[in-house]
Order: sequence, then structure tokens, then C-alpha cells
Amino acid sequence: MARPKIALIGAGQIGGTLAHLAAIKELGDVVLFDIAEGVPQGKALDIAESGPSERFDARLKGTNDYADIAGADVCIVTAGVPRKPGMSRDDLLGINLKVMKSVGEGIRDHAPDAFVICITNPLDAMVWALREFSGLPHEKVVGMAGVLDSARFRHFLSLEFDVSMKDVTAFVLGGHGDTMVPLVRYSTVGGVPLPDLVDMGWTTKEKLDAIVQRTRDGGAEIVGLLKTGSAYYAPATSAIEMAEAYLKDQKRLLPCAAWVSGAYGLKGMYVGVPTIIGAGGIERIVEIKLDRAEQEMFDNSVAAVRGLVEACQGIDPTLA
Ligand code: A3D
Repeated sequence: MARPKIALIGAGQIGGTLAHLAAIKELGDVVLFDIAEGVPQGKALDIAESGPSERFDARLKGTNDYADIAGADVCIVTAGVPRKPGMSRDDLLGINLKVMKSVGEGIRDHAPDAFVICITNPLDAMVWALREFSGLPHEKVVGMAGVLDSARFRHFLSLEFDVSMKDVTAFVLGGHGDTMVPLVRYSTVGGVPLPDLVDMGWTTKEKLDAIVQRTRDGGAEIVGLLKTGSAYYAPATSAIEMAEAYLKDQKRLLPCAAWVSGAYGLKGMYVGVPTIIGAGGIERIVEIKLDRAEQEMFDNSVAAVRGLVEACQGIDPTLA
């Protein structure tokens, strides 16, 4: 059987890291696409030259031509602009909407059967735009945010409890922004929910609240440190986890920005919810029970995402 083909649209910080990870994990052959001439070609060659030491079998190609993504099984989209200190993700709306138009049309014309993972911010609005411009089925176009936000939450919790990250599970719902909803009740250490750990004296409610806030601010913390761009190692790893779930039909339960129509009382919009990813793409939306406080936070996040999508609808992407 031929190797799967993975197209990375955008060969910047995340795109290059994605290419390296996909090659090391032997997920398939990799095509790196970017409008910047030489950058995707240079990164592809550089990573290919790590092959003899890493001992992977994967071909890497850099290109400025959409024809080279033809027949891709997975497309991961990072094309666009990241934020700088002082910027919110929403400040990127106009410029990245225009980018989603060209990327969506490129995927529509050359890789219409791909599973498409969007990373470009503001995430929930850009995955909506990418789906609109590409015309692909909703279950094949998804946004990466929840896996990363949950990973940040899990990392902070593992530090607080001094336990392995492997034993910490955590859930983050809602939009990828200041309104995201880390779900304390559904987050556990070895199956023990966080509120029980407070009762057991492992931590305090105040400390948990601070960790929740640090999770919400996780992206900004890194932007503030890097100063010239945003996080890229953990975002790339998170998207690779989703791509692997699709390519290997793993049926993983992963929180993603998925099209929700019916579940959670929503009539059709992209927002972060737990999903099952397998060979069919987003195979199931998992509807968990929310208590009143959680529902209020989720509603608030849904309203913020809706506002961003409405702002997109008011912009002509050819003029943005
Ligand atoms: P960066 O290193 O600037 O890479 C972006 C690449 O996109 C550059 O190489 C550009 O040349 C390229 N590009 C620009 N316009 C186009 C176009 N029309 N077609 C193809 N390529 C184009 O950014 P990055 O890799 O650090 O971040 C990429 C995106 O991911 C940004 O929008 C970030 O805000 C976003 N991001 C999202 C998360 C989430 O958790 C959702 C996390 C971190 C970053």
C-alpha cells in the first residue's frame, strides 16, 4: 500500500515542526506548501536530511504550487499570521480570512478527499471559513485547539500534583480564546476527579482556579515570552495526534473545534466539543452533561465564537 500523503499548508514555525514530527512518526510522505519562495523547499530538504539519523522512511517536498498537494489524505493548515505581544487572536481575523479563501480553494481543487485540520487563528472562525471556502463535508474539516488547551491544563495539573502527565486527563470545551471552558469536574488524576482531590487535601480550590486561569492564558504566556510569534511545538504535536487518529482509524476521543448541529442545543456552528476521530473524520460529537455554571461558561464561549463568525460574514475576504 502506498504511504499516506500529508499536505502542510503554511511552512512557518508550526508547519516546519509538523513536517518533522510527521516524518519521525512515519505517518506518510509530506508536502510543505507556502507562498514564501524557498522556505518550504529549504525546510523539506533540511528535514529530509535528518532522515538517515532518525532512520525514517518518508519523502518530503517543499512547494509553492497547489498542484503538488493533489490527492493528499490529510491537510493541516497553518497559513496566515500569528499574533505578537499585545494582540488578541481576534485581531488576526481580517488578514487570515483572506488567507483561508485561497487555502480553501486550493484544497477544494486539489485535495477534496482530505481530512483537513485548521490551526490558523482565530481558530473557531477560521475553521468555519475554511469549510465554507473549500466546500468539503463538515465532518472532514476540523479545528485544532481543545487538544492543545487540554494538554496545557494537564501539564499544569501534573506539576501541581507531582504526578505523571500520563495519569492526568483533562477536558477543555468551548472556543479557543479567553472564554474557553476548562472542565474541572471531568478532569481526573488516575480517574479521581479534581473536586475529590481538593477534598482529599491534594490541592485547594484557589490553586485550581489559578491553574484554570493559567490554562486560559496559556497561549498569551508563550507569546509574552517569545515576543516574535506564538507557540509552535505543542500546537504541532496536538494536530499530529488528530492526524494520526484519522490515518490509523484510532477512534480517539479528542476535544476539537467541530461542526455541531443538534448536540448541545446548537443549530450548526464550529465550537470546541469532545469528538471521536477515526477514518470517517469526526465520527461522533460526544455530548456531556454540563451543570448550570459550566453551561453558562459554555454559552458565553459560544456567543463569542458566533460574534467572530458574524464579523467574518461582514468582511469581503478579497478586500480584507
Ligand atoms: P508563521 O511561522 O508566521 O507561519 C505562517 C506561514 O504562513 C508563513 O510561512 C507564511 O509565509 C505562510 N502564509 C501566509 N499566507 C499564506 C498563504 N496565503 N498561503 C500559504 N501560506 C501562507 O506562524 P505559525 O506557524 O507560528 O502560526 C500559524 C498560525 O497558527 C497562526 O495563525 C497562529 O495564530 C496559529 N496558532 C494557533 C494555535 C491554536 O492552538 C489554534 C496555536 C498556535 C498558533
